[in-house]
Amino acid sequence: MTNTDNSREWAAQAYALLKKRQEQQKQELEKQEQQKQELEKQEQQKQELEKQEQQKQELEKQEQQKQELEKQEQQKHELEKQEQQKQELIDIPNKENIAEPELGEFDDNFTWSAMVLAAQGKKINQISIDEIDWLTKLRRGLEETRKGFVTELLDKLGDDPLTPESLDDLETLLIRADVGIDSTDKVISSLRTKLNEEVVGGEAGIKFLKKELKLIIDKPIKNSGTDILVPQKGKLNVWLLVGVNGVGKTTTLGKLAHLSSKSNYKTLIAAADTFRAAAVEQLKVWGERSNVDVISNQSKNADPAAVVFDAINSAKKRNVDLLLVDTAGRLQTKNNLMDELAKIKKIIDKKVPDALVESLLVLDASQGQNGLKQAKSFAKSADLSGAIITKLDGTSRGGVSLAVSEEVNLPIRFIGAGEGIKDLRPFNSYEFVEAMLADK
Ligand SMILES: Nc1nc2c(ncn2[C@@H]2O[C@H](COP(=O)(O)OP(=O)(O)OP(=O)(O)O)[C@@H](O)[C@H]2O)c(=O)[nH]1
Ligand SMILES: [Mg+2]
Repeated sequence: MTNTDNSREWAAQAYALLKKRQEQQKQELEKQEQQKQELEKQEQQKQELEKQEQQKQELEKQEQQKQELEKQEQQKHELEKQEQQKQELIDIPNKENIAEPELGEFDDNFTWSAMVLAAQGKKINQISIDEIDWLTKLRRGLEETRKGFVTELLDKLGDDPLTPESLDDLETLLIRADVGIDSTDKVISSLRTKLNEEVVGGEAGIKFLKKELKLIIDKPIKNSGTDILVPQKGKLNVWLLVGVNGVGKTTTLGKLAHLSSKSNYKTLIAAADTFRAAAVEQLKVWGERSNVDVISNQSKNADPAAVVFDAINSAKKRNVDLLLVDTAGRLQTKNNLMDELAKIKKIIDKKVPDALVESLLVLDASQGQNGLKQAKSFAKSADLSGAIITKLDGTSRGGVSLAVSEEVNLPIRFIGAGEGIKDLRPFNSYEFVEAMLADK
């Protein structure tokens, strides 16, 4: 019994042991299974992380490529800009000859120029090649204006005395040369009065016509009290060049800088056209040619009045006689051009109340009546003191100078007849009328 009991107990113990072992094994297996799952999970997470890492790298690569592309795009823009600036600089005529020009042939041009000088009281030993050269240019420049005007006029007048009919023809010709209705009326009615009093021959008619035209041009000059505009010593003279885009402000300023420094005035340029990126470079080229410093502010959208502010400070420090200010023909914003000019003037008035300020309207003669319209609207609001007529070379509308004098009442101060540094001179009404009506 005992044995049996023993064996039962033993068996029970064994069972319990086996069960426990089985239980343990099961647990062990479950544990392993869990661990396996854990591992698998970790493996998955690892893969997930690797994938994310890869994606991140991919994104970074794309970002880099994007930046690279943007950089390339920027470089392209930069190159295009440089190319444009280069082009604009090339557009400035480079074939300058600042030295004294060569004496040309003893031809009709020379004779005519010398006679024009002599008629103004010049002595033989006072005449320079420069003056002959300029008058030749002026006469040549006004050739187109003369054609279909003087040539036709001379044909019509011939050597016969003037008649009321020939006056009608003259009226048409003057209007066609852009002389303007007011000036034409004035000239024709004086001629008519003269004709009522006496017989006027062809040649005398031309002489009278020249005199009348000169009177019209001279009137605003006389009214201004200054025959020839020159900087006054001992004061700061500030000349603002204003006008719509493309008329020749910057080129004219370059030529003025040359004239001024050559005449021993201490000169400085203010680059207050902050609209065109290349405007400053264009001015610097002119500055180098005439040996005149240029004050500028290269930052984008710089304030023109601030540039003038800086330039005045420099001008005071350096004892400058003439400060030439280039202004924009257009603005970035819808701001009124006139408001901008008024702001510039205010700065000048505030900083140098005793400065002699000239606001010179630059007009492109080739624009004829259109240019005259611009002149009128500028004159209304910009407080102008004079005009500079450019591009008289190769236009048939040189007569517009008369309309500027008569209708806008502005003294013409300088005229430009070419793109070169020497192709600008103080205005001389006698020479101008002689060149316009030269009979060949
Ligand atoms: N033939 C001829 N061309 C001229 C004369 N003056 C200026 N030009 C030309 O006219 C063009 C415009 O001249 P700019 O001086 O740049 O004109 P701007 O008024 O400063 O123009 P913006 O600054 O754009 O308003 C240039 O190609 C000049 O060379 C002239 O007297 N005769
Ligand atoms: Mg300009």
